[in-house]
Amino acid sequence: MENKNNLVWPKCWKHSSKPHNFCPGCGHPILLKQLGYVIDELGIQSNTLFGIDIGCSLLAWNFFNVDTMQTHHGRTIPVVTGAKRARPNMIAIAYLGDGGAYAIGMQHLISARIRNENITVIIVNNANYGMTGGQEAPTTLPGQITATTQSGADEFFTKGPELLSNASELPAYIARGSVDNPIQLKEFIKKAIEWQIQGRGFSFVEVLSFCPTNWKTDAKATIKFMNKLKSIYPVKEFIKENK
Ligand SMILES: Cc1ncc(C[n+]2csc(CCOP(=O)(O)OP(=O)(O)O)c2C)c(N)n1
Ligand code: SF4
Repeated sequence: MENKNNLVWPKCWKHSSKPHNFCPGCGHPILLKQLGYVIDELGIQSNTLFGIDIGCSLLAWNFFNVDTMQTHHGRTIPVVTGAKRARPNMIAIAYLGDGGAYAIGMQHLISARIRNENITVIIVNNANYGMTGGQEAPTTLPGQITATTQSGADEFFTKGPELLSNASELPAYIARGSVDNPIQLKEFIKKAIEWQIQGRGFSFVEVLSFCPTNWKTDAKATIKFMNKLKSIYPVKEFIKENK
């Protein structure tokens, strides 16, 4: 299907759900579009479970014509893990925010990596708790002003892909992409899901994503802040292969 700008929508998108509920300028829909292309290209629409967390990720509940479930903050990973163990031929994707995944959900994330669960986890890193009004998240940058760090955040922050890469010696596909490079992002997501299809175990993509509403940025300042994020969180693959 083509829209008036001649952009082709992913076939697995549910067109009746548009317009969507994300804020103008949000990065989530850019990412979801790439995920949609990957689902189309791999032909896995009828066999995918899309698990979404609490946070802005849940606004994706009606995006795709795929089986979708939503659960509590950070619990999406164990829930899709259970489904995958029960139905190993299914493609299990967990989609969470950085707040849900790296704070309350961190133990689930690390366990999935250590236990080499054959699932794909996608984390949206927008450097704040988006849905609840822009509070500090584990990914908030040093000095960043948020709703709960009015004098600037402290110096501590979480690098998910680096952490997961070192959490186990087992092979895994781990990458960090960004919504300002959707072509590369699609490649990373595709490799992660192919890893799962091949039964190779845990795969993970962190995605640096725009949140202009809580960053309180216009278009130009949004790109500037994204560049700052990329200087702290390098966009790259951290693939662990068998030795
Ligand atoms: C167990 C639990 N704790 C806290 C909340 C409140 N809550 C809902 S959304 C949210 C923020 C989510 O932020 P993040 O995971 O970074 O996702 P984003 O909205 O930025 O995409 C919080 C704290 C909740 N719903 N459940
Ligand atoms: S609050 Fe941020 S992450 Fe959530 S929909 Fe709005 S721009 Fe997107």
